[in-house]
Amino acid sequence: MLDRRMAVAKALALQSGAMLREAYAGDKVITHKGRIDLLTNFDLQSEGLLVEGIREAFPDDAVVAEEAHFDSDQAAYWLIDPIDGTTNFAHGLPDFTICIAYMQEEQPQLGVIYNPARGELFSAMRGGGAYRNDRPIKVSQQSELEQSLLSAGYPYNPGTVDFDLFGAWQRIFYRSQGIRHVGCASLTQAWVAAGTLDAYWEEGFRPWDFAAGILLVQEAGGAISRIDGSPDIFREPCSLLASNGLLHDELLELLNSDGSHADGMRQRR
Ligand code: LIP
Repeated sequence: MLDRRMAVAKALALQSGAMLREAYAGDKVITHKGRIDLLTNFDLQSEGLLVEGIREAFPDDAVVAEEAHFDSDQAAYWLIDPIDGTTNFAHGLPDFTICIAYMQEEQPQLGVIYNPARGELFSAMRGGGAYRNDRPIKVSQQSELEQSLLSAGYPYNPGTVDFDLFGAWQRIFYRSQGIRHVGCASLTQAWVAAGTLDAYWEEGFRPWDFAAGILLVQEAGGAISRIDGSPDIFREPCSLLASNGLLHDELLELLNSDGSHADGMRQRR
Protein backbone atom coordinates (compact mmCIF):
# COMPACT_ATOMS: atom_id res chain seq x y z
CA MET A 1 0.00 0.00 0.00
CA LEU A 2 2.88 2.41 0.76
CA ASP A 3 4.27 1.70 -2.73
CA ARG A 4 0.97 2.74 -4.27
CA ARG A 5 0.85 5.84 -2.12
CA MET A 6 4.40 6.69 -3.29
CA ALA A 7 3.42 6.31 -6.96
CA VAL A 8 0.40 8.57 -6.49
CA ALA A 9 2.39 11.16 -4.50
CA LYS A 10 5.08 11.36 -7.19
CA ALA A 11 2.53 11.62 -10.02
CA LEU A 12 0.63 14.41 -8.23
CA ALA A 13 3.83 16.31 -7.38
CA LEU A 14 4.87 16.19 -11.04
CA GLN A 15 1.41 17.32 -12.15
CA SER A 16 1.29 20.27 -9.77
CA GLY A 17 4.95 20.99 -10.56
CA ALA A 18 4.21 21.37 -14.27
CA MET A 19 1.67 24.07 -13.42
CA LEU A 20 3.98 25.87 -10.95
CA ARG A 21 6.97 25.78 -13.33
CA GLU A 22 4.91 27.76 -15.83
CA ALA A 23 3.61 30.12 -13.14
CA TYR A 24 6.52 31.10 -10.88
CA ALA A 25 7.99 33.81 -13.08
CA GLY A 26 4.61 35.28 -14.04
CA ASP A 27 1.77 37.25 -12.45
CA LYS A 28 0.10 36.01 -9.28
CA VAL A 29 -2.57 37.10 -6.87
CA ILE A 30 -0.78 37.56 -3.54
CA THR A 31 -2.39 38.00 -0.13
CA HIS A 32 -0.94 37.99 3.40
CA LYS A 33 -1.51 35.35 6.11
CA GLY A 34 0.82 37.34 8.40
CA ARG A 35 3.13 40.35 8.09
CA ILE A 36 5.63 38.41 5.95
CA ASP A 37 3.70 35.14 5.46
CA LEU A 38 2.39 35.16 1.88
CA LEU A 39 -0.32 33.20 0.10
CA THR A 40 -0.67 33.08 -3.69
CA ASN A 41 -3.54 31.86 -5.83
CA PHE A 42 -1.20 29.03 -6.93
CA ASP A 43 -0.81 27.70 -3.36
CA LEU A 44 -4.58 27.15 -3.40
CA GLN A 45 -4.63 25.68 -6.91
CA SER A 46 -1.77 23.30 -6.11
CA GLU A 47 -3.42 22.24 -2.84
CA GLY A 48 -6.73 21.63 -4.62
CA LEU A 49 -5.04 19.44 -7.23
CA LEU A 50 -3.09 17.42 -4.64
CA VAL A 51 -5.96 16.91 -2.20
CA GLU A 52 -8.39 15.97 -4.97
CA GLY A 53 -5.88 13.49 -6.44
CA ILE A 54 -5.26 11.82 -3.06
CA ARG A 55 -8.98 11.62 -2.26
CA GLU A 56 -9.67 10.07 -5.66
CA ALA A 57 -6.94 7.43 -5.22
CA PHE A 58 -7.47 6.79 -1.48
CA PRO A 59 -11.00 7.89 -0.50
CA ASP A 60 -10.58 6.71 3.12
CA ASP A 61 -7.28 8.51 3.80
CA ALA A 62 -7.15 11.61 5.99
CA VAL A 63 -5.44 14.72 4.62
CA VAL A 64 -3.86 17.68 6.40
CA ALA A 65 -2.68 20.46 4.07
CA GLU A 66 -1.19 23.88 4.75
CA GLU A 67 -3.87 26.14 3.37
CA ALA A 68 -7.35 24.73 3.82
CA HIS A 69 -7.73 21.00 4.48
CA PHE A 70 -7.55 19.58 7.98
CA ASP A 71 -8.86 16.08 8.78
CA SER A 72 -7.95 15.91 12.44
CA ASP A 73 -7.48 13.17 15.07
CA GLN A 74 -6.24 10.50 12.69
CA ALA A 75 -3.34 8.15 13.48
CA ALA A 76 -2.39 8.09 9.79
CA TYR A 77 -2.73 11.00 7.38
CA TRP A 78 -1.23 12.77 4.39
CA LEU A 79 0.63 15.97 5.25
CA ILE A 80 0.90 18.38 2.35
CA ASP A 81 2.59 21.69 1.58
CA PRO A 82 1.27 22.72 -1.85
CA ILE A 83 4.11 25.25 -2.25
CA ASP A 84 6.98 25.22 0.22
CA GLY A 85 8.98 28.40 -0.25
CA THR A 86 5.96 30.54 -1.10
CA THR A 87 7.95 33.76 -0.64
CA ASN A 88 10.52 32.61 -3.23
CA PHE A 89 7.68 31.55 -5.55
CA ALA A 90 5.86 34.86 -5.11
CA HIS A 91 9.04 36.77 -6.06
CA GLY A 92 9.80 34.55 -9.06
CA LEU A 93 12.75 32.71 -7.46
CA PRO A 94 13.09 29.06 -8.50
CA ASP A 95 13.72 27.56 -5.03
CA PHE A 96 10.28 26.24 -4.07
CA THR A 97 8.82 22.74 -3.89
CA ILE A 98 5.70 20.65 -3.64
CA CYS A 99 6.08 18.69 -0.47
CA ILE A 100 4.08 15.53 0.40
CA ALA A 101 4.44 13.19 3.39
CA TYR A 102 2.41 10.26 4.68
CA MET A 103 2.41 10.14 8.49
CA GLN A 104 1.74 7.27 10.87
CA GLU A 105 1.86 7.72 14.65
CA GLU A 106 3.45 11.16 14.05
CA GLN A 107 6.35 9.69 12.05
CA PRO A 108 6.79 10.28 8.29
CA GLN A 109 6.61 6.95 6.41
CA LEU A 110 6.88 8.40 2.94
CA GLY A 111 8.18 11.71 1.64
CA VAL A 112 8.19 13.37 -1.77
CA ILE A 113 9.78 16.77 -2.44
CA TYR A 114 9.67 18.14 -5.98
CA ASN A 115 11.42 21.28 -7.18
CA PRO A 116 9.95 21.77 -10.67
CA ALA A 117 12.26 24.61 -11.67
CA ARG A 118 15.36 22.39 -11.34
CA GLY A 119 13.62 19.12 -12.16
CA GLU A 120 14.69 17.51 -8.87
CA LEU A 121 12.26 14.88 -7.56
CA PHE A 122 13.33 13.63 -4.13
CA SER A 123 11.67 10.64 -2.49
CA ALA A 124 12.04 8.34 0.50
CA MET A 125 10.13 5.53 2.18
CA ARG A 126 10.97 4.49 5.74
CA GLY A 127 13.59 1.74 5.58
CA GLY A 128 13.93 2.06 1.81
CA GLY A 129 16.66 4.70 1.30
CA ALA A 130 16.50 8.18 -0.19
CA TYR A 131 16.48 9.10 -3.88
CA ARG A 132 16.83 12.02 -6.30
CA ASN A 133 15.16 11.32 -9.63
CA ASP A 134 15.11 7.63 -8.60
CA ARG A 135 18.88 7.48 -7.99
CA PRO A 136 20.10 6.76 -4.43
CA ILE A 137 21.49 9.71 -2.46
CA LYS A 138 23.62 9.87 0.68
CA VAL A 139 24.59 12.64 3.12
CA SER A 140 28.11 14.09 2.82
CA GLN A 141 31.14 12.62 4.59
CA GLN A 142 32.39 16.06 5.66
CA SER A 143 33.58 16.10 9.28
CA GLU A 144 35.41 19.45 9.26
CA LEU A 145 33.22 22.44 10.06
CA GLU A 146 35.77 24.69 8.32
CA GLN A 147 35.02 22.84 5.05
CA SER A 148 31.25 22.70 5.51
CA LEU A 149 28.53 24.57 3.67
CA LEU A 150 25.53 24.99 5.95
CA SER A 151 22.05 26.47 5.86
CA ALA A 152 19.78 28.16 8.39
CA GLY A 153 16.08 28.97 8.10
CA TYR A 154 14.28 31.93 9.64
CA PRO A 155 10.65 31.62 10.72
CA TYR A 156 7.85 33.99 9.72
CA ASN A 157 7.38 34.91 13.33
CA PRO A 158 10.82 35.26 14.94
CA GLY A 159 9.03 35.97 18.23
CA THR A 160 8.14 32.26 18.53
CA VAL A 161 11.77 31.18 18.47
CA ASP A 162 13.26 29.83 21.62
CA PHE A 163 16.98 30.33 20.97
CA ASP A 164 19.42 33.04 19.95
CA LEU A 165 18.82 32.92 16.18
CA PHE A 166 21.43 35.41 15.01
CA GLY A 167 23.91 34.76 17.82
CA ALA A 168 24.04 31.12 16.69
CA TRP A 169 24.32 32.23 13.08
CA GLN A 170 27.31 34.41 13.94
CA ARG A 171 29.07 31.76 16.04
CA ILE A 172 28.74 29.18 13.26
CA PHE A 173 29.37 31.51 10.33
CA TYR A 174 32.91 32.27 11.50
CA ARG A 175 33.73 28.55 11.87
CA SER A 176 32.30 27.24 8.55
CA GLN A 177 32.57 27.82 4.80
CA GLY A 178 29.29 29.74 4.87
CA ILE A 179 25.59 29.70 5.74
CA ARG A 180 23.00 29.81 2.96
CA HIS A 181 19.39 30.84 3.46
CA VAL A 182 17.54 28.96 0.73
CA GLY A 183 14.06 30.08 1.85
CA CYS A 184 12.55 26.64 1.25
CA ALA A 185 12.86 24.26 4.19
CA SER A 186 12.05 21.05 2.31
CA LEU A 187 14.52 21.75 -0.51
CA THR A 188 17.24 22.62 1.99
CA GLN A 189 16.72 19.31 3.79
CA ALA A 190 16.73 17.45 0.47
CA TRP A 191 20.11 19.04 -0.31
CA VAL A 192 21.43 17.88 3.08
CA ALA A 193 20.17 14.39 2.23
CA ALA A 194 21.94 14.58 -1.15
CA GLY A 195 25.23 15.76 0.40
CA THR A 196 25.13 19.16 -1.35
CA LEU A 197 24.80 20.92 2.01
CA ASP A 198 26.29 19.49 5.21
CA ALA A 199 23.69 20.65 7.77
CA TYR A 200 20.59 22.79 8.27
CA TRP A 201 18.77 24.21 11.29
CA GLU A 202 15.54 26.09 11.85
CA GLU A 203 13.05 26.67 14.66
CA GLY A 204 9.43 27.84 14.58
CA PHE A 205 8.33 26.06 11.38
CA ARG A 206 5.16 24.04 10.70
CA PRO A 207 5.18 20.22 10.31
CA TRP A 208 4.22 20.19 6.59
CA ASP A 209 7.44 22.07 5.72
CA PHE A 210 9.63 19.43 7.37
CA ALA A 211 8.05 15.96 7.56
CA ALA A 212 9.18 14.72 4.13
CA GLY A 213 12.65 16.25 4.52
CA ILE A 214 13.25 14.66 7.90
CA LEU A 215 12.62 11.22 6.41
CA LEU A 216 14.92 11.98 3.46
CA VAL A 217 17.78 13.00 5.76
CA GLN A 218 17.31 9.92 7.96
CA GLU A 219 17.12 7.58 4.98
CA ALA A 220 20.22 9.17 3.44
CA GLY A 221 22.18 8.31 6.61
CA GLY A 222 22.01 11.70 8.35
CA ALA A 223 21.10 12.70 11.90
CA ILE A 224 18.21 14.80 13.16
CA SER A 225 17.30 16.33 16.50
CA ARG A 226 15.77 19.49 17.90
CA ILE A 227 18.16 22.41 18.20
CA ASP A 228 18.44 21.62 21.92
CA GLY A 229 19.45 18.05 21.00
CA SER A 230 16.21 16.37 22.12
CA PRO A 231 14.22 14.15 19.72
CA ASP A 232 10.63 15.51 19.54
CA ILE A 233 11.01 17.78 16.51
CA PHE A 234 7.29 18.49 16.07
CA ARG A 235 6.73 19.76 19.64
CA GLU A 236 5.80 23.48 19.39
CA PRO A 237 7.79 25.50 18.60
CA CYS A 238 8.97 22.89 16.08
CA SER A 239 12.77 22.75 15.99
CA LEU A 240 15.28 20.94 13.80
CA LEU A 241 18.98 20.39 13.29
CA ALA A 242 19.47 18.05 10.31
CA SER A 243 23.05 17.08 9.50
CA ASN A 244 25.28 14.50 7.90
CA GLY A 245 25.74 13.07 11.42
CA LEU A 246 29.46 13.81 11.57
CA LEU A 247 28.94 17.52 12.35
CA HIS A 248 25.94 17.09 14.60
CA ASP A 249 27.56 17.30 18.05
CA GLU A 250 29.79 20.25 17.16
CA LEU A 251 26.82 22.16 15.72
CA LEU A 252 24.64 21.37 18.75
CA GLU A 253 27.35 22.78 20.94
CA LEU A 254 27.68 25.97 18.89
CA LEU A 255 23.90 26.40 18.56
CA ASN A 256 23.51 26.09 22.31
CA SER A 257 26.65 27.74 23.58
CA ASP A 258 24.68 30.76 24.83
CA GLY A 259 23.30 28.25 27.38
CA SER A 260 19.62 28.45 26.37
CA HIS A 261 19.32 24.72 25.48
CA ALA A 262 21.74 22.96 27.76
CA ASP A 263 19.76 19.88 28.81
CA GLY A 264 18.89 18.08 25.55
CA MET A 265 19.21 14.42 24.67
CA ARG A 266 20.17 13.24 21.21
CA GLN A 267 18.36 11.19 18.64
CA ARG A 268 20.30 9.32 16.01
CA ARG A 269 19.14 7.03 13.30
C1 LIP B 1 8.31 28.32 4.73
C2 LIP B 1 9.63 27.65 4.47
C3 LIP B 1 10.76 28.60 4.79
C4 LIP B 1 10.80 28.55 6.26
C5 LIP B 1 9.51 29.05 6.87
C6 LIP B 1 8.26 28.48 6.23
P1 LIP B 1 6.04 28.08 3.26
O1 LIP B 1 7.21 27.55 4.25
O2 LIP B 1 9.92 26.69 3.72
O3 LIP B 1 12.00 28.18 4.29
O4 LIP B 1 11.89 29.30 6.73
O5 LIP B 1 9.55 28.74 8.25
O6 LIP B 1 7.86 27.34 6.85
O7 LIP B 1 5.20 29.02 4.07
O8 LIP B 1 6.67 28.76 2.13
O9 LIP B 1 5.31 26.87 2.88
